[in-house]
Amino acid sequence: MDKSLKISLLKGLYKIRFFEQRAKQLYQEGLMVGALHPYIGEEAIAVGACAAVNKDDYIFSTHRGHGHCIAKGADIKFMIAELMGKETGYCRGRGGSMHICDRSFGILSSNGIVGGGLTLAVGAGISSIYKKDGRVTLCFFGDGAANLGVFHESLNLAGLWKLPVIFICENNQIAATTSCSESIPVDNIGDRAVSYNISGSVIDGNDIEGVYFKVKERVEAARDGDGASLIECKTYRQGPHCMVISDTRSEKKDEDKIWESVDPVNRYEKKLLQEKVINLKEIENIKREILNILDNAVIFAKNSKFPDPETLKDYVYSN
Ligand SMILES: Cc1ncc(C[n+]2csc(CCOP(=O)(O)OP(=O)(O)O)c2C)c(N)n1
Repeated sequence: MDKSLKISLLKGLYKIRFFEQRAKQLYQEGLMVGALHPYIGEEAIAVGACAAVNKDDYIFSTHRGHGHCIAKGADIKFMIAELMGKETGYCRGRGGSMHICDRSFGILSSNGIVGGGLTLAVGAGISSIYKKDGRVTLCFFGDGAANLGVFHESLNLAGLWKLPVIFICENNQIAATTSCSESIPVDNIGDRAVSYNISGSVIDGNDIEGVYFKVKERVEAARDGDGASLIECKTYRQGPHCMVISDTRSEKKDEDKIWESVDPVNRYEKKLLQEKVINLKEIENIKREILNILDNAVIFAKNSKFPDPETLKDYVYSN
């Protein structure tokens, strides 16, 4: 992997980490409209996976989707505006944190419905086969979503029709307050791929280069007509499920300690320092630049208007 890609991956990690920290702050200040599900701890999956596709490839994101949008190229200022319910946001303030999308970067939807992106990704895959456009779709979802009927239906069709869709399961060990050990009878969700005759992998989701290379391999295979894949990325949600539901399990503190040592941002920063790809001064400059972009985004969003209540029904589907 060349030096510029490594630095760009590290920048992506910082961007998402700082964005999420700022979003939490805005939520606590009462400036955010709606729910917030932070992605802190899982950043390597979004950044590694999105670096392995083209700008016009599609992604489907989740309720915990800021990281996917940022990694796919969304503009932070329109995202912050959306979080604050402003007219200048990606969904003109009508979608909020869980529904950010923008076709110009291939973000076809984020989805507040758990597993809601799975069937849509199958639809995108069918369209690519039909139009022969050579695009590949990445579909992100959690371990909880992997226990829904829609997971089976989607992977079944994707396997049958050899669709160019990469299903990326972000196994952060827990669905809201239900841990995998209480809800899943197998050790690896990735092993379920065998049921659909598609490629299945189980990887370390906190190893950004590992994510990049695995997704790249499966994306290239999909473009060559090899069909769908399931990649399970093992990771850990460092904070609460969302800003109103905390995780009160007694074992959480011990788990936090174990996963702290493989925090994807610190881990990659350390790796690039050791490899002498970057130095501390350069890291400091990158961080300052990103924090500056965030400061300006917050100013932009604060200065933007809320939608006019008269236009409530514009841009939404209603009867
Ligand atoms: C169909 C549906 N059921 C329940 C919920 C409430 N809910 C929101 S997030 C969540 C947990 C999802 O867990 P997982 O898929 O593992 O994703 P994670 O939150 O861990 O990223 C639940 C149950 C929902 N939004 N949609």
